[in-house]
Amino acid sequence: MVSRWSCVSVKITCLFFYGFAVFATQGGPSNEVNLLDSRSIMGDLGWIAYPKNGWEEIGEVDENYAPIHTYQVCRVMEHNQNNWLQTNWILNEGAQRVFVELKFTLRDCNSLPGGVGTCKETFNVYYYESNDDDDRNIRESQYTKIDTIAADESFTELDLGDRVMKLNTEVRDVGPLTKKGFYLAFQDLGACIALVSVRVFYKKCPKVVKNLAVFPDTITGSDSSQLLEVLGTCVNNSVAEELPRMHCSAEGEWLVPIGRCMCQAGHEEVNGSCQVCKPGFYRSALQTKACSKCPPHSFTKTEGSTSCQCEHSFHRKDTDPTNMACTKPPSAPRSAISNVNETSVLLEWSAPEETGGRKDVTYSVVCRKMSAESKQHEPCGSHVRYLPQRTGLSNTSVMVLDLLAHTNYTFEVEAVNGVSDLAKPLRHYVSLNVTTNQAAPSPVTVVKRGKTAKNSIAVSWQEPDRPNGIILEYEIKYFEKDQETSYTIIKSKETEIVVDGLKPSSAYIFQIRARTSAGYGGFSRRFEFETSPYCKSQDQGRVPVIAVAVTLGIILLALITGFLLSGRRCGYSKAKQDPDEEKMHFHNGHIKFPGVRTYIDPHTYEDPNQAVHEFAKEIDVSCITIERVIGAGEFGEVCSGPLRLPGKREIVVAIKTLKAGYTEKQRRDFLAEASIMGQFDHPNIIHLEGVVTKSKPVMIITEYMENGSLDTFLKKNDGQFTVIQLVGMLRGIASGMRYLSDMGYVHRDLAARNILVNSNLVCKVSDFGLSRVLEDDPEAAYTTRGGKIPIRWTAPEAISYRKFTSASDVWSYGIVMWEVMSYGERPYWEMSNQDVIKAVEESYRLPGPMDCPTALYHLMMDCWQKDRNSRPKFDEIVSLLDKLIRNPSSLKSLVNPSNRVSNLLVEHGSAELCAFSSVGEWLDAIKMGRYTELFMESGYTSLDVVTQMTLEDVRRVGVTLAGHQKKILNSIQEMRVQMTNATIPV
Ligand code: ACK
Repeated sequence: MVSRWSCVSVKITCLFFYGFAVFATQGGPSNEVNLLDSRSIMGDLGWIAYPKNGWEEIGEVDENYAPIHTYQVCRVMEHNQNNWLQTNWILNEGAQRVFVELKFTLRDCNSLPGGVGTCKETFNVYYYESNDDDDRNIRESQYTKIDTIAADESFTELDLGDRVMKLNTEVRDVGPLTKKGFYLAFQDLGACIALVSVRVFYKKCPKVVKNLAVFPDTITGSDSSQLLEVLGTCVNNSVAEELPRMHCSAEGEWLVPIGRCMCQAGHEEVNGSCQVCKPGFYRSALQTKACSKCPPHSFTKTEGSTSCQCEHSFHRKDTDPTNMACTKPPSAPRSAISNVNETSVLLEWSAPEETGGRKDVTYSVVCRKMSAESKQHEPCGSHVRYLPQRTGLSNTSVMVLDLLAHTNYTFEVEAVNGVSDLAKPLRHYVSLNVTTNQAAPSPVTVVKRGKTAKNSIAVSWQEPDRPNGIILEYEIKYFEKDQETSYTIIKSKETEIVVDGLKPSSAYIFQIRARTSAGYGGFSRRFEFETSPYCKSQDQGRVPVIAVAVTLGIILLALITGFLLSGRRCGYSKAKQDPDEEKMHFHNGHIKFPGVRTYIDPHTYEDPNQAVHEFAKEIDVSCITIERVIGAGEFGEVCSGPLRLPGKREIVVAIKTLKAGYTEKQRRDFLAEASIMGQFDHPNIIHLEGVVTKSKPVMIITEYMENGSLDTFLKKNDGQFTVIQLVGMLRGIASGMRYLSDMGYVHRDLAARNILVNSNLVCKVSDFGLSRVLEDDPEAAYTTRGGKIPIRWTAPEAISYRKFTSASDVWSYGIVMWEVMSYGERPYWEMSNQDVIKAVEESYRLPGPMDCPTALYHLMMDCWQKDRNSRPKFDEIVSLLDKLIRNPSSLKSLVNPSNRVSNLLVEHGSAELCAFSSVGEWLDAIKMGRYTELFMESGYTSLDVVTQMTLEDVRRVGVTLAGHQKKILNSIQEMRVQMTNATIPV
C-alpha cells in the first residue's frame, strides 16, 4: 500500500517538476517585495514538520538543475491526521500587511483507488507573530488562522497519465501585523497535497519622480482601502510652489498627485530634472518653462543666468520684463519751432528719429531766460505756466504762458523715455531761442482806500503782478455809483491819488489800469468807496457867516492860483492836480489815445541819407568780418559773417553789399531798404542791425537766417513737416504782415522767395523797398501799363490799375499759403503770365494742394476774393490760424483729392463745394444742416448721389419749406456745374 502511495507521491513530484518549468519563468510585479520565496532558497529551507511522518520535504531540481523545495503530505487513508509544517521566522520589514501566495496541487479524493475514507481536499494556513525567532515551540492554539485553502482544481490518476498540470495558486493577505516578524504554518488534516511554492510579500508604491518631486519607496498601509499620503521632495535646483504630495494605495499604486516643484531661476526642466541654462541663455523666476535666448542688446557669459545684462549704453528699467530688449534714451526731438504771441510761446517739434526701442517717449521743456543785468541764462521761475504741463508731455507741443515781455528765452525740449534717468547725465534735446514781444501789463489787483473826506477819497494801489515793461502811467476811472455813463478819468504816474470834487456821503466806483509802451492792461475789478457825510455845523445861526468867509477865501485863493498858473499852457480841465496827473471827463463817450506808430516813406525825406540815419544805426566796418558769400542780390553780393559790436555778444549777420560803380540813385534805392526795415521791430520781420555808409562798399547788415529763403527751403524739405509746423510758419508770416499793415506799409512783393527762415523755423518777412522791389524781383513782369509786377502773386486790381493795398498783400499771402502747403510748388505751374491773368479774371483759382487741410484751403480762397474788401484782414488771418493751431483736429479734414489735380484750376465761388467731404458738411455750409439726418435716412449719403437730386427728391426727403428747397436745389445745381465745367486745361 505504502509503495503505491509512494508511487502516487513520486508521480506528483514528477508533475511538480513539469509545473516548475512553467512557473520558474514568472516573477512578481515591481511593486511587490518578497519576504520569502521558497523557490529562491538554494539550501535547506529549515521548515519544521510535526509529526515527523507528516509533511515531508522532497528535493527536486528545475530545468536549470537548480534545487527546488516542495513539501508534500498524502496520508489520506489514515484517520485523525493533524500534520503541521512550520516555516522559519519571516521578518516583515515594517510591512503591516503581507500577502501569502501558495502554489500547490491537490489530489481529488474521489479519484483515489479504494474509496475516499478519511480523505480531505483542504488544508489550513496559520500565522504566529513574534519579535524574534527564539521560540519555535508554538502551540496550535497560539496560531491565528488565515484561511482554509481548497483547490480550484484537483488532479486525478488520469491527469497524471496525461501529464496534465493542475497547479493551484491561492493568495491570502495577513494583517495588520504589529510585531517584527511571524511564522506561517500549514495544517493538513488528511489531504494529498504537494506545496510547490510559498511566496510571502508585501506591496509598496515604488520610488517615483512626479512633477519634479521625488516620492520614495512607500510600503502600503495595513488596511486594504487605506490611502497613505506621502510628501515629495523637490529634485535638485527646484523649489516647491505648493508642497507636492501623492497617495499610495493598498495595491501599491501612486494616486492623486497634488502640488508640484518648479526649476529655480537659471534652470530649466529636462526629463524630470532641472538643468542649468547655458551661457547666452537665461531663465527668470517661473516665467517661462525653458531657458530663453537673451533678448536684443543684452548678453550673459555665465551658466545659470536668471537675467541678461544690457550691452554698453543700453538699459533696462526695473519694471521692464526680463524678456524685453534693452533700450536706450530717445534722440533729440526734431524740427522745433516757436510761435510767439506777446508773452506766450507755442513750442512745437517733431518726434525724435530714434525712440530708443521704447514706446514711452515723452517730452519735457526747460526754460531759461537771459538776465537783463548779468546777461547770463537763469531759470525762468515759477510764474511761467505751461499748458498742458512742463514735463511728461505726450504730444509734440506745449504752450508757455506768462513770460516776461521783450525778453530772450531759451527753451530746451528734451525727449525722454523710461531709461533716460538711467542714462543720465546724457540729455538729448533741441533748443530754441525765443524773444517775447511786448505785452500789455496785467490788471491791477490791489486797490486800497486812504483818507476820506466829505469831498475826496485818497486811493492807492499796487503795481500789477506782471507789468511786462516799464509802467508809463496809470489810468484811474471813477464815477458815482449807478451813474456809469458819466465818468472821469485821471492819469497818474504815481500809485496813489487824492480824488476830489466828490459829493459827500456818496458811493463811488473806482477802476484802475496800467499802461506800458505796449498799451493798456485790463482795468482792475470795481472797488467801491464812500465819501464822508456832510457835517452840519452845530450852530446853524453861524452858517451864513462861515459861508461868506469861505466864499471870500475861495475867491482869494482862486485869484492867487490864477496868477500863479497864468504862465502855464492850458490842458484838460484840471482842479487841484499833481503835475503828473491828467484828468478827463467823459459823458456817453470814450477816449481815443494816440494811435500806433506809422511807417514813414523814406522818399518823403528831402535828403535820403537823413532817413537812413534816422532809422538805421551806422556800424563801423571794423566790427564786421565777411566770411562767405551766400547769394547774389540786385545791387551786389549777399554775404555772411560775424558782427562784433563793443559791449555786445558776437552774432552772425547777413551782409548785403552795394557793388562798386553804383549811381547815386542806386545808392539811394539800396539804402531805402534799410530806412524801411529800420522802422520795424517785430519777430516776424527781418531785423536790421545797421548800415555801413561811411566806408565802401556800402552795406546793409541784418540778422542771419540760417535756412535761407522759404521757397528753396520748402523744396529742399519736401513733405518733411507736420501740418502744425507748416501752419506755424504761416502764422508767423501773417503776424509779420499784420504788423506791417498796422504800420501802414504795403509790401507789394509778398512771396515765399521773400520770406527768410531761421534755424528754429521762424519765418520773417524780408525784401523791403519801393519801386525797386519789383525791379529786383525776377518774377516781376511788365504789365501793359508799364509797371513791373510779379503776376502770379499779385491781386487782379493791383495788376490792372496798380491798386496796391494791404488787401492786395492778403491776396499774395494766399498765394504764399499755397506755396507753403505745396512745399514750394510754382503757383499756376508753367502757365504763361497772360493765361494766369485771364484765368484769374475768369474766376478760376489754384486748386487745394495735396494733403492740404480744408480749413486752410478755405482761407486761401478767401484771400483770393475778387472784391478786395471781402478778403480777410491780416489780424483775422492770425486769429484764425491761432484757432487752428489750438485745435489741431480742425486740420484733419483734407481737401478732396479730385480738387487738386495739378493741371486744373478751380472755379472760384463753387470751389468750396468741391472741398466738402460729406453731405453733412455741405448742408452745414449752406446752413441747411438740420436736414442732414433726413438726407442720411433717405439714402443720400454721398455728394455724388446728392447731385442727381430733383425737386421731387428734395421734397420726398422731407424738406417742406419752399425757400429751403430752393436753396438746396440751387446749391446742387452749382455743384453739378462745377463737376462738369469747373476746370480749364492749361
Ligand atoms: O535762398 P537763399 O539762401 O536766401 O539765397 C538768398 C540770397 O541771400 C540772395 O538774397 C540769402 N539771404 C538774404 N538775406 C539773408 C539773411 N538775412 N540771412 C540768410 N540768408 C539771406 C537768400
